[in-house]
Amino acid sequence: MTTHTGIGKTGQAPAAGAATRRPPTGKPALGIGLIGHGFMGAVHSHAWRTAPHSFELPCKLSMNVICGRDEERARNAAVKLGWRSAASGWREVIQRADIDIVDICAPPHLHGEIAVAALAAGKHVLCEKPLANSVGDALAMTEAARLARAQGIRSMVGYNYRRLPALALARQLLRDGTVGDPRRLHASYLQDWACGPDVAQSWRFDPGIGGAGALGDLGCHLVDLFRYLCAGDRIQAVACVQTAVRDPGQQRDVDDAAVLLGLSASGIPVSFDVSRVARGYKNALRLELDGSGASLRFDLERMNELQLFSDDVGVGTQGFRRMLISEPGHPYLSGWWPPGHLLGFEHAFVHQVRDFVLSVTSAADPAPSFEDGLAVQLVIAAAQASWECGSAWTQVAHPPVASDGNHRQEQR
Ligand code: SOE
Repeated sequence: MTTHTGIGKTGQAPAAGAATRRPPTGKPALGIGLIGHGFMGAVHSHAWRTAPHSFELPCKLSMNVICGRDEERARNAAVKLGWRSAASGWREVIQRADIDIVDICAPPHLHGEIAVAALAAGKHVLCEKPLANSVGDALAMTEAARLARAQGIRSMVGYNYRRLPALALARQLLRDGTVGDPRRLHASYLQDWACGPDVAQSWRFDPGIGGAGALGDLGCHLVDLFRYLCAGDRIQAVACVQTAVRDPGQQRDVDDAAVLLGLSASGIPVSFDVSRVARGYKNALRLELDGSGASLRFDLERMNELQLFSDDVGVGTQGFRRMLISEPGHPYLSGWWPPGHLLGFEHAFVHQVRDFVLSVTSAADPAPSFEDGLAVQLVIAAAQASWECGSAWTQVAHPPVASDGNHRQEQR
């Protein structure tokens, strides 16, 4: 494995891979390989295409290969999504000399094997959420990331909602004391795409591929956002109830809806509810966080807004204030349009690429790390265990500590 030193830090390209290939003029280039060309593959492709045009990056991004099992479909995806070539085997991609970053958008049961192999091959890895379907896989990935980090190889999980300007601002307001000490967090993530009978063939209903249903797929975002907003705190115990569609002919093996109650180490009650059979809710991630100084509200279907209640005015005029998060000084907005010209779902992924590339090129550890991804997985596993034991109150396991202490990184 070759040591990557980071372009930004040294002013030189990293020692291995495409970043050493300096085009005749201009910046060095990082070679990208994307595994998977479904919904997430398309969104990530957009992000790789767009990030260098919206943000100042110290390198070019060369979209060298996209990979899918079916050769013809992969070729079509390459043309449509802007990739230079197509491959039908991920092993081929991670061995290619012109690839520096492997971006994993395959279904979650494949994340572990691909990520561990790519890191061992000296590639930086961006892995879609959830990190894995099992704690075992997440542990193996975290260990691989720890070993790779010592060689300058970076890894990150794609919890995209952290990169929404409104939620990045919410975190700033928690950090700068505006919100005060968090006292309650309630979040829901509701969708309705699984109401129809014709969806049951999807891999998302196979626990061996998609993992823990709505809880694993949507609940993981909420756990990650708790960890992001209330940095330094952890959910230490949970209780969970779940349900799955049981209509004749389409009994499902994974949960379609779940409610999770939790208690954080600092004593904050959290409640999450998730569903993909909530008629009328298309992509409704909503969050309420009350603190000792102020309260925040967020709704993904109005993602350019953040609501803030604080009692800095007289009672007669108090109320939640709707803030439009579109000023150049708001997080990530410097890359975009004049105030009021709004962003959409795909922009968080552009920000994710920006942040990951800046980490890789400045030899800094990106967040959320695989350790962060493992921490989310441990909460989901405890919730599953709770449901299997009659919704019993269940402790969330601590991630193991590596001898160098790196498994328990401070979350950022
Ligand atoms: C599922 O419906 C899904 O695509 C999730 O897998 C994503 O994480 C979420 O962002 C949108 O919805």
